[in-house]
Amino acid sequence: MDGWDKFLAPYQQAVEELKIKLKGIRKDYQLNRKYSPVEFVTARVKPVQSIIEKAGTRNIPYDRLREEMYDIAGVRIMCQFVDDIALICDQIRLRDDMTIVEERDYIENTKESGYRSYHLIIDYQVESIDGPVHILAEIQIRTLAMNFWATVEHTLNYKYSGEYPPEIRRRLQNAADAAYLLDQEMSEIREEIQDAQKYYSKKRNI
Ligand code: 0O2
Repeated sequence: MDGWDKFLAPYQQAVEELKIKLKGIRKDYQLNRKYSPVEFVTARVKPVQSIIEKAGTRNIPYDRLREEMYDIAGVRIMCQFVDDIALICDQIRLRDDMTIVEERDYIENTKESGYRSYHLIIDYQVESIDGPVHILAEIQIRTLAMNFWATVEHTLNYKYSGEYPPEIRRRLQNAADAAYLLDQEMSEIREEIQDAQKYYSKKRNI
Protein backbone atom coordinates (compact mmCIF):
# COMPACT_ATOMS: atom_id res chain seq x y z
CA MET A 1 0.00 0.00 0.00
CA ASP A 2 3.02 2.29 0.59
CA GLY A 3 3.67 2.39 -3.17
CA TRP A 4 0.09 3.44 -3.88
CA ASP A 5 0.16 6.08 -1.12
CA LYS A 6 3.24 7.62 -2.69
CA PHE A 7 1.82 7.39 -6.21
CA LEU A 8 -1.49 8.94 -5.13
CA ALA A 9 0.00 11.73 -2.98
CA PRO A 10 0.13 14.36 -5.79
CA TYR A 11 -3.43 13.45 -6.82
CA GLN A 12 -4.61 13.85 -3.23
CA GLN A 13 -2.94 17.23 -3.05
CA ALA A 14 -4.38 18.24 -6.44
CA VAL A 15 -8.00 17.45 -5.50
CA GLU A 16 -7.69 19.41 -2.25
CA GLU A 17 -6.25 22.41 -4.09
CA LEU A 18 -8.70 22.21 -6.99
CA LYS A 19 -11.65 21.95 -4.65
CA ILE A 20 -10.63 25.14 -2.85
CA LYS A 21 -9.85 26.97 -6.10
CA LEU A 22 -13.06 26.05 -7.86
CA LYS A 23 -15.17 26.78 -4.80
CA GLY A 24 -13.40 30.15 -4.85
CA ILE A 25 -15.16 30.96 -8.13
CA ARG A 26 -18.50 30.73 -6.34
CA LYS A 27 -17.29 32.91 -3.47
CA ASP A 28 -15.98 35.51 -5.95
CA TYR A 29 -19.31 35.79 -7.72
CA GLN A 30 -21.11 36.07 -4.40
CA LEU A 31 -18.76 38.77 -3.10
CA ASN A 32 -19.47 40.71 -6.26
CA ARG A 33 -23.19 40.19 -5.71
CA LYS A 34 -23.44 38.34 -8.99
CA TYR A 35 -25.26 35.14 -9.79
CA SER A 36 -22.78 32.24 -9.49
CA PRO A 37 -22.79 29.58 -12.22
CA VAL A 38 -21.15 27.25 -9.67
CA GLU A 39 -23.65 25.67 -7.32
CA PHE A 40 -21.35 23.24 -5.50
CA VAL A 41 -18.10 21.36 -5.97
CA THR A 42 -17.07 17.84 -4.97
CA ALA A 43 -13.78 16.05 -5.49
CA ARG A 44 -12.26 12.64 -4.95
CA VAL A 45 -9.20 10.53 -5.67
CA LYS A 46 -10.14 7.34 -7.49
CA PRO A 47 -9.96 4.37 -5.07
CA VAL A 48 -7.02 1.99 -5.70
CA GLN A 49 -9.38 -0.87 -6.50
CA SER A 50 -11.11 1.21 -9.22
CA ILE A 51 -7.73 2.23 -10.66
CA ILE A 52 -6.66 -1.41 -10.85
CA GLU A 53 -9.97 -2.46 -12.45
CA LYS A 54 -9.94 0.40 -15.00
CA ALA A 55 -6.26 -0.25 -15.86
CA GLY A 56 -7.24 -3.88 -16.49
CA THR A 57 -10.22 -3.15 -18.73
CA ARG A 58 -8.40 -0.38 -20.67
CA ASN A 59 -5.08 -2.28 -20.89
CA ILE A 60 -3.15 0.52 -19.23
CA PRO A 61 0.25 -0.62 -17.89
CA TYR A 62 0.94 0.61 -14.35
CA ASP A 63 3.97 2.61 -15.54
CA ARG A 64 1.66 4.54 -17.91
CA LEU A 65 -1.04 5.39 -15.33
CA ARG A 66 0.08 9.02 -14.94
CA GLU A 67 -0.15 9.61 -18.70
CA GLU A 68 -3.14 7.46 -19.63
CA MET A 69 -5.56 7.46 -16.71
CA TYR A 70 -6.73 11.05 -16.52
CA ASP A 71 -9.48 10.69 -13.92
CA ILE A 72 -7.43 9.51 -10.94
CA ALA A 73 -8.00 13.03 -9.63
CA GLY A 74 -11.62 13.98 -10.27
CA VAL A 75 -13.49 17.16 -9.54
CA ARG A 76 -17.18 17.71 -10.18
CA ILE A 77 -18.81 21.10 -10.54
CA MET A 78 -22.58 21.26 -10.30
CA CYS A 79 -24.59 24.15 -11.69
CA GLN A 80 -28.25 25.07 -12.01
CA PHE A 81 -28.57 25.68 -15.74
CA VAL A 82 -27.11 24.16 -18.89
CA ASP A 83 -25.84 27.63 -19.98
CA ASP A 84 -23.79 27.84 -16.76
CA ILE A 85 -21.55 25.05 -18.04
CA ALA A 86 -20.10 27.25 -20.81
CA LEU A 87 -19.57 30.10 -18.32
CA ILE A 88 -17.63 27.79 -16.00
CA CYS A 89 -15.52 26.49 -18.90
CA ASP A 90 -14.72 30.10 -19.87
CA GLN A 91 -13.62 30.83 -16.30
CA ILE A 92 -11.35 27.79 -16.29
CA ARG A 93 -9.88 28.70 -19.71
CA LEU A 94 -8.91 32.11 -18.31
CA ARG A 95 -6.85 30.61 -15.48
CA ASP A 96 -3.11 30.18 -15.64
CA ASP A 97 -2.87 27.59 -12.84
CA MET A 98 -4.37 24.79 -14.96
CA THR A 99 -4.29 23.95 -18.66
CA ILE A 100 -7.09 22.24 -20.52
CA VAL A 101 -5.67 19.42 -22.63
CA GLU A 102 -8.92 17.84 -23.80
CA GLU A 103 -12.65 18.52 -23.77
CA ARG A 104 -15.37 15.88 -23.98
CA ASP A 105 -18.86 17.10 -24.64
CA TYR A 106 -21.29 14.43 -23.52
CA ILE A 107 -24.10 17.00 -23.65
CA GLU A 108 -24.01 17.47 -27.42
CA ASN A 109 -22.95 13.84 -27.70
CA THR A 110 -25.05 12.14 -25.06
CA LYS A 111 -23.67 8.70 -24.20
CA GLU A 112 -25.70 5.66 -25.15
CA SER A 113 -26.41 5.12 -21.46
CA GLY A 114 -28.16 8.51 -21.32
CA TYR A 115 -25.19 10.12 -19.52
CA ARG A 116 -24.82 13.88 -20.03
CA SER A 117 -21.97 15.97 -18.66
CA TYR A 118 -19.13 18.17 -19.91
CA HIS A 119 -15.63 16.89 -19.16
CA LEU A 120 -12.39 18.85 -19.14
CA ILE A 121 -9.09 17.04 -18.82
CA ILE A 122 -6.56 19.40 -17.32
CA ASP A 123 -2.84 19.42 -16.76
CA TYR A 124 -2.19 20.57 -13.21
CA GLN A 125 1.05 21.18 -11.36
CA VAL A 126 1.50 20.33 -7.69
CA GLU A 127 4.58 21.10 -5.67
CA SER A 128 6.39 18.32 -3.82
CA ILE A 129 9.60 18.10 -1.83
CA ASP A 130 11.22 16.71 -4.99
CA GLY A 131 10.00 19.62 -7.08
CA PRO A 132 6.97 20.17 -9.30
CA VAL A 133 4.88 17.20 -10.43
CA HIS A 134 2.45 17.42 -13.35
CA ILE A 135 -0.69 15.35 -13.17
CA LEU A 136 -3.81 15.00 -15.31
CA ALA A 137 -7.17 15.58 -13.66
CA GLU A 138 -10.75 15.40 -14.87
CA ILE A 139 -13.26 18.15 -14.19
CA GLN A 140 -16.86 17.08 -14.79
CA ILE A 141 -19.29 19.96 -15.17
CA ARG A 142 -22.99 19.18 -15.05
CA THR A 143 -26.38 20.52 -14.03
CA LEU A 144 -28.13 19.34 -10.89
CA ALA A 145 -30.51 17.31 -13.08
CA MET A 146 -27.63 15.66 -14.97
CA ASN A 147 -25.95 14.94 -11.63
CA PHE A 148 -29.08 13.39 -10.15
CA TRP A 149 -29.38 11.01 -13.08
CA ALA A 150 -25.66 10.13 -13.18
CA THR A 151 -25.53 9.48 -9.42
CA VAL A 152 -28.49 7.13 -9.53
CA GLU A 153 -27.22 5.34 -12.64
CA HIS A 154 -23.74 4.99 -11.11
CA THR A 155 -25.22 3.38 -8.00
CA LEU A 156 -27.34 0.97 -10.07
CA ASN A 157 -24.27 0.14 -12.14
CA TYR A 158 -22.61 -1.29 -9.03
CA LYS A 159 -25.42 -3.81 -8.77
CA TYR A 160 -25.81 -4.67 -12.45
CA SER A 161 -22.31 -3.89 -13.90
CA GLY A 162 -23.99 -2.24 -16.88
CA GLU A 163 -26.08 -5.36 -17.67
CA TYR A 164 -29.43 -3.83 -16.78
CA PRO A 165 -32.64 -5.82 -16.98
CA PRO A 166 -34.78 -4.37 -19.82
CA GLU A 167 -37.27 -2.78 -17.40
CA ILE A 168 -34.53 -0.94 -15.48
CA ARG A 169 -32.88 0.13 -18.74
CA ARG A 170 -36.19 1.53 -19.98
CA ARG A 171 -36.76 3.42 -16.73
CA LEU A 172 -33.25 4.83 -16.78
CA GLN A 173 -33.83 6.03 -20.33
CA ASN A 174 -37.12 7.65 -19.27
CA ALA A 175 -35.36 9.28 -16.34
CA ALA A 176 -32.63 10.60 -18.68
CA ASP A 177 -35.32 12.08 -20.94
CA ALA A 178 -37.05 13.63 -17.91
CA ALA A 179 -33.74 15.14 -16.69
CA TYR A 180 -33.21 16.61 -20.15
CA LEU A 181 -36.71 18.13 -20.13
CA LEU A 182 -36.18 19.51 -16.63
CA ASP A 183 -32.99 21.26 -17.81
CA GLN A 184 -34.90 22.71 -20.75
CA GLU A 185 -37.77 23.95 -18.59
CA MET A 186 -35.38 25.51 -16.08
CA SER A 187 -33.50 27.24 -18.90
CA GLU A 188 -36.77 28.84 -20.00
CA ILE A 189 -37.22 30.52 -16.61
CA ARG A 190 -33.49 31.10 -15.96
CA GLU A 191 -33.70 34.89 -15.79
CA GLU A 192 -36.61 34.80 -13.39
CA ILE A 193 -34.78 32.40 -11.06
CA GLN A 194 -31.55 34.40 -11.20
CA ASP A 195 -33.38 37.62 -10.33
CA ALA A 196 -35.03 35.89 -7.40
CA GLN A 197 -31.65 34.57 -6.23
CA LYS A 198 -30.07 38.03 -6.26
CA TYR A 199 -32.99 39.36 -4.22
CA TYR A 200 -32.76 36.41 -1.83
CA SER A 201 -28.99 36.66 -1.27
CA LYS A 202 -29.21 40.44 -0.70
CA LYS A 203 -31.88 39.89 1.92
CA ARG A 204 -29.98 37.04 3.60
CA ASN A 205 -26.62 38.77 3.07
CA ILE A 206 -24.99 35.64 1.54
P1 0O2 B 1 -15.92 6.80 -11.32
O1 0O2 B 1 -16.45 5.89 -10.28
O2 0O2 B 1 -16.80 8.02 -11.51
O3 0O2 B 1 -14.49 7.13 -11.15
P2 0O2 B 1 -14.05 6.35 -22.71
O4 0O2 B 1 -15.55 6.44 -22.44
O5 0O2 B 1 -13.53 4.96 -22.71
O6 0O2 B 1 -13.61 7.16 -23.88
P3 0O2 B 1 -13.54 7.01 -19.94
O7 0O2 B 1 -12.25 6.72 -19.28
O8 0O2 B 1 -14.73 6.22 -19.52
O9 0O2 B 1 -13.30 7.01 -21.50
O10 0O2 B 1 -13.78 8.53 -19.72
P4 0O2 B 1 -15.07 9.37 -19.75
O11 0O2 B 1 -16.02 8.94 -20.78
O12 0O2 B 1 -14.62 10.78 -19.79
O13 0O2 B 1 -15.76 9.00 -18.37
C1 0O2 B 1 -15.10 9.01 -17.18
C2 0O2 B 1 -16.07 9.27 -16.06
O14 0O2 B 1 -17.27 9.91 -16.51
C3 0O2 B 1 -16.56 8.01 -15.38
O15 0O2 B 1 -15.62 7.57 -14.47
C4 0O2 B 1 -17.85 8.50 -14.71
O16 0O2 B 1 -17.57 9.30 -13.59
C5 0O2 B 1 -18.40 9.41 -15.79
N1 0O2 B 1 -19.24 8.63 -16.72
C6 0O2 B 1 -18.98 8.32 -17.99
N2 0O2 B 1 -19.97 7.62 -18.55
C7 0O2 B 1 -20.91 7.46 -17.59
C8 0O2 B 1 -22.21 6.83 -17.55
O17 0O2 B 1 -22.70 6.24 -18.52
N3 0O2 B 1 -22.88 6.88 -16.37
C9 0O2 B 1 -22.39 7.51 -15.27
N4 0O2 B 1 -23.12 7.52 -14.15
N5 0O2 B 1 -21.16 8.12 -15.28
C10 0O2 B 1 -20.45 8.09 -16.42
P5 0O2 B 1 -15.54 6.03 -14.05
O18 0O2 B 1 -14.13 5.63 -14.09
O19 0O2 B 1 -16.48 5.21 -14.87
O20 0O2 B 1 -16.10 5.93 -12.64
